[in-house]
Amino acid sequence: MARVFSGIQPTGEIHLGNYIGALRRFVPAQDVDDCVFCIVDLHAITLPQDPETLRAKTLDLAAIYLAAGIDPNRSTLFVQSHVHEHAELAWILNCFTTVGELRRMTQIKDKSARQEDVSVSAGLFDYPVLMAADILLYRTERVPVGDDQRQHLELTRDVAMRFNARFPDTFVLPEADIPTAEGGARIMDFQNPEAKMSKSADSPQGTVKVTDPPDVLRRKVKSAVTDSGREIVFREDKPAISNLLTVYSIATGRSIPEVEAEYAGKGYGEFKDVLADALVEFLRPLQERHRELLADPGEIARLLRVGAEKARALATVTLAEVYERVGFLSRG
Ligand code: ATP
Ligand code: LTN
Repeated sequence: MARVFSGIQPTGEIHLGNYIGALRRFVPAQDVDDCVFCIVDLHAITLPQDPETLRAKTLDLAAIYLAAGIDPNRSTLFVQSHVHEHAELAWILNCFTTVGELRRMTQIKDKSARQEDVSVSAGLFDYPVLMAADILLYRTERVPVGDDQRQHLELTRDVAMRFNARFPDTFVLPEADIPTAEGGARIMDFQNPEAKMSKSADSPQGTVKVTDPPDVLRRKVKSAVTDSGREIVFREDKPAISNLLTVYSIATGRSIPEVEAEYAGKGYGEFKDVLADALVEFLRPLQERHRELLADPGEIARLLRVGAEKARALATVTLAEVYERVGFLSRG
């Protein structure tokens, strides 16, 4: 069994990009691998958060994970701040990462471009190092993520290799597990097919939440931007319809060529109708379980406590080894 690790931030609402690019793929991994899934609240505060909202979102994200099919008996599901080893290892790794490397991270540039330079927190800048700590603490072999995380995974490997060059065989080098474009590596905003669907973008109509009720899902599909022309094909010069085709293919489990063949000569309107129906059905089971789970927040909190204990048992071993190698005096 390979160790699998991934994390999602408890900010905003989980959208179709998060579900297709990441969360949905965590579920079958549980059958073959030893999986650790995290709600990364330390990452969430790199941008300002309202404390009560953050607390509520953390519990809600746990319910989404469970509703999507994460089984707490087979996998470890926990909240990042419950396992203090994450912050501790991040500090050590900070001393093995250069400012130059962090400056090259494009996601930071995108996020900080929306703010004045003086108000970008050091935490936002340092975000990828905390992510490296998350992954390396668990001796992770495979990290299922969307395409936007590719650069962060490369940094994680670079930092691990640098540490290992100094202190051999400390960290396992993780592999990014990113789907193909047709497999949903990068789901685009329904209103702006040039931008990835994102929790932090201000595009309420273009961001399809996994908890959107059927009427809202239908409306967002109907109002989705389309390309010029009327062909239903997956092609680089047709980013909008390619995106909708990807979503339809994943929601129905049918291949893109099969769907292209079926809708050849038909119009966008007709395709959007079937896409809306498919999306409602695709999300229905998750939405039903999510509602049931939220009825008992005490049980969710209990599962997270158990998860944190399981995670800590793994994390302490790695951190102790790292502390010993860098030369910290043993506690006793
Ligand atoms: P933000 O856009 O505010 O940074 P986010 O929507 O990327 O947030 P995260 O919690 O950072 O959400 O990401 C959780 C997982 O979802 C990651 O594995 C990420 O790669 C994946 N993901 C996010 N957006 C998309 C997308 N549009 N298409 C495919 N995967 C995505
Ligand atoms: N940076 C990721 C969230 C994240 C993550 C991780 C993903 C934090 N730690 C470890 C995979 C493994 C994001 O913004 N999507």
